[in-house]
Amino acid sequence: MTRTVLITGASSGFGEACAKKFAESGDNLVLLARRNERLQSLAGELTAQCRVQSLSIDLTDAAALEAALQTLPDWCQNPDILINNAGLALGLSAAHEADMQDWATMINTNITALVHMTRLLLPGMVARNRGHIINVGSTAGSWPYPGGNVYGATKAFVQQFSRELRADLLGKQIKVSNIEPGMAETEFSLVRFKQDQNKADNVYDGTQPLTARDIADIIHWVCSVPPHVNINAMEVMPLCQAWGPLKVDRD
Ligand code: NDP
Ligand code: 8X3
Repeated sequence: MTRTVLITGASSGFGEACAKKFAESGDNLVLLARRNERLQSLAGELTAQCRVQSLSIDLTDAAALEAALQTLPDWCQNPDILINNAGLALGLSAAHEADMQDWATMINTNITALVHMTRLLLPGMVARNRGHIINVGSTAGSWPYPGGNVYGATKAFVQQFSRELRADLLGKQIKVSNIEPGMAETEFSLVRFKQDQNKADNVYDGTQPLTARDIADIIHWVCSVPPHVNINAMEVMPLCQAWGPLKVDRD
């Protein structure tokens, strides 16, 4: 059965890879992000495989989001799958030195916009008694690291919000899954380091990180398990990544 999949943050990285993956299985796509040219180009590439609608929008603009969703064609109005993927990290400074505006942008995007999008689409899913919400969390939501501060905390919110949604939706045919990737090479580090390509490249230097396609394949599979199965969470790291010991400050 053809599904309609709404993907936030479809202009690069995981979101773009998910669009390509779901297009391969003939699902219809609604693609959201700010960079319109990227969305148009991706939509042009995928229209031979499926129906595609793109929507250039800043998801942190709540009023604009509500208005824009209403302008979408009828076939886009009832997504079967919502992939809450749009998000970002900004900076890697210690908490006492971090930029407050960066913190606000991460909270507004990774938490507030994700919650808003979910709240907008959930009533329709409940009315149809059908749906799947995929949240893109992070290993940073479980495992702290220096400079992760607010970014990690936003992903901890996404982890708990995903569980809370499951609790509210018990008894309905609506799934919720939190996908928690570790290090993956996308535009993530370029954004975190404010377009400093050298700093971004150093993150992945000498490693074999996850690819966007790895995560898209996993999300597609999570959306393809039998109706009675819900993948609550999936933590995924590249083989070259693991935990370190707890640190101790000594005299
Ligand atoms: P990218 O930077 O490649 O993609 C981020 C996407 O989010 C872009 O399409 C961007 O589109 C969109 N986006 C950001 N802010 C907004 C906004 N205000 N309104 C609309 N769209 C927005 O990074 P990833 O693909 O890696 O990131 C996707 C998700 O995965 C994020 O939630 C990230 O936190 C998470 N993640 C990433 C990991 C990694 O190592 N790469 C690991 C774990 C989780 P545009 O700029 O065009 O608006
Ligand atoms: C992205 C992974 O470790 O850079 O969420 O926070 S990490």
